[in-house]
Formats: sequence, structure tokens, C-alpha cells
Amino acid sequence: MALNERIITEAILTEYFEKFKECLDLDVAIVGGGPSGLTAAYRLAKDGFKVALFERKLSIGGGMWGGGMTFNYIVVQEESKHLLEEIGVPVKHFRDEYYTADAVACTTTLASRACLAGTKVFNCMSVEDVVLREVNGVKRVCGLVINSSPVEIAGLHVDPLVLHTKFIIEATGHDVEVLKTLVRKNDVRLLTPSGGIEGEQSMWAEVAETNTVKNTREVFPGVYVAGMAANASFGSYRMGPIFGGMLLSGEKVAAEIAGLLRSGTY
Ligand code: 48F
Repeated sequence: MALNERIITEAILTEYFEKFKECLDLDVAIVGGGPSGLTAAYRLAKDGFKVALFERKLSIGGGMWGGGMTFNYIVVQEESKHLLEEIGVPVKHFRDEYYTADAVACTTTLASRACLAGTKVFNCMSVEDVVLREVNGVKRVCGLVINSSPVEIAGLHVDPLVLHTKFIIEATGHDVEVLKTLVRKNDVRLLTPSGGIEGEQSMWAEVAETNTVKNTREVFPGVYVAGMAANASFGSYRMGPIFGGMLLSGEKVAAEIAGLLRSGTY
């Protein structure tokens, strides 16, 4: 076959901008491609919702690739292993209610399932702000302000682009970046005890795992927190390389938002 570089370029541009245009009005925009964001993306896309995931890095997967300290196995508990089994990742019984799984197999399979279910992934894309509106005296986040990661990393003065969405899932992990920006730039109160970001505490795996799921909830009109960002927002502990809470958090946020979208109110 004779190759024409111009056609290759045209193919990429056509496909990419078709995808981009399709995502200017979303049901759910997920920020962060770690385990919680990917699980939520997989479930919501599988249910037929219009979902896009924005990830600053070139690769999605967040903090799951390296297991603990680059020893690339993760641990999950009995109550979360169904999620890995559902996507086809082999899970090995270690002892009692502890199970292990290959971190790379988990990351690649979860990423693959999320993509193949229909999630539109924008990697190398940083979320730098949100879109805020006030309707009947209630402020609500209804969009994302995005920029190319190389632009962000190089500190170039280039304006971003914007898209609208019914819901945002803030799944940026420990740094809880999107929420920090929302609080820093606007006179708003979050649905947390203090009205601000409570902050992450040190390691306590057992409490942290339970709390990650409990803290997975609406944190501001239009914004749900999931994964480590949930504990950072509502003030709980970190848990290290046990990943059950991340998966269950993704499952919970997907189910809650799916319920709201199905109700037809949004
Ligand atoms: O940190 P991360 O893996 O989030 P998670 O789903 O999982 C946490 C675990 O990996 C681990 C843990 C488990 O026990 O504690 O840390 O809560 O993934 C967060 C992703 O968000 C991206 C970041 O690059 C990472 O891949 N991210 C962060 N800020 C932005 C962003 C941003 N402003 N725009 C786009 N992506």
C-alpha cells in the first residue's frame, strides 16, 4: 500500500476533533484516570451514559501501576474482589480475606474495559478550572476548563477550552486538585463539616478503606468526590497499596450518578 502522510494526519485530526466535539456536552466528566476514576468510567459508560475522562499524564492508571513501592502487586479485600473478577483480572487468595492481583494486569484491564465500554479518554489533558453557574440562588458546577498538559507543564500563556457536563467526578487523588481550585477561586461552601477541604490524614488502612466509600458522595452541587480525593475532602486517612476502597468508591459514585441521571431531573 502506498502511504500518504497527509492522509494519516487528516485521519487523526478528523477522529480526534469528532470525539472532542461529541464531548462538549457530557453526562459525566471524570477528572483523573486512577483506579476510582476508571472504575466509575467503566460502569457509567457500560450503562450507556456519555462519559469522558480527563487525565493529565500520558498514561491512565494513576497510582495503581506500581503496587506498593514499585513492587507491582496490589491487595484487595473479599468485598471488592468481585470488581476485578467482573473485568477478568485473575485474583489470587493470599490468606484470610486478603487477595492479590498483578498491578499491571489490573491497570491495563481496567483501562481497557473503561475505554471499550465507551468512555472517551483525553489523556495528556489537564483540568485547570471549573465552570460555575448560579440558578435560583444555588451555585452549581456545570463544566470543566481544560488545557493541554504540555502547555501547563511549560507554563505557556495559552487560554484553555471549555466543555459542559451534568456531573463531575473529582478523582484526582491525594491532591484533590479540582476541588482546591473551586474553593480557592470562589466564595463557596462545600458539603463537608467545615465547608472547606478537610485534608488527608496519615496512614490507617482499615479506617481509610471504609471511609473512602463513605466519603464518596456529592461535595458541591454538580461535583462528586471519589477515591483518595474523597478522603482528602472529608478528612480521613490514607491507606497505601490496598485498592478495594478505590474500586468500591468508583462503583458507588457511578451507581449514585446513574440513579440521578435516570431520574430525568438533570
Ligand atoms: O491518585 P490516583 O491513582 O487516584 P485514586 O483513584 O487512587 C489512589 C491510589 O492510586 C493510591 C491509593 C490507593 O490505596 O491511595 O494512591 O484516588 O489517580 C489520580 C489521577 O488524577 C490525575 C493524576 O495524574 C492521576 O493519574 N490528575 C490529578 N490532577 C489532575 C489530573 C488534573 N488537574 N487534571 C487531570 N488529571
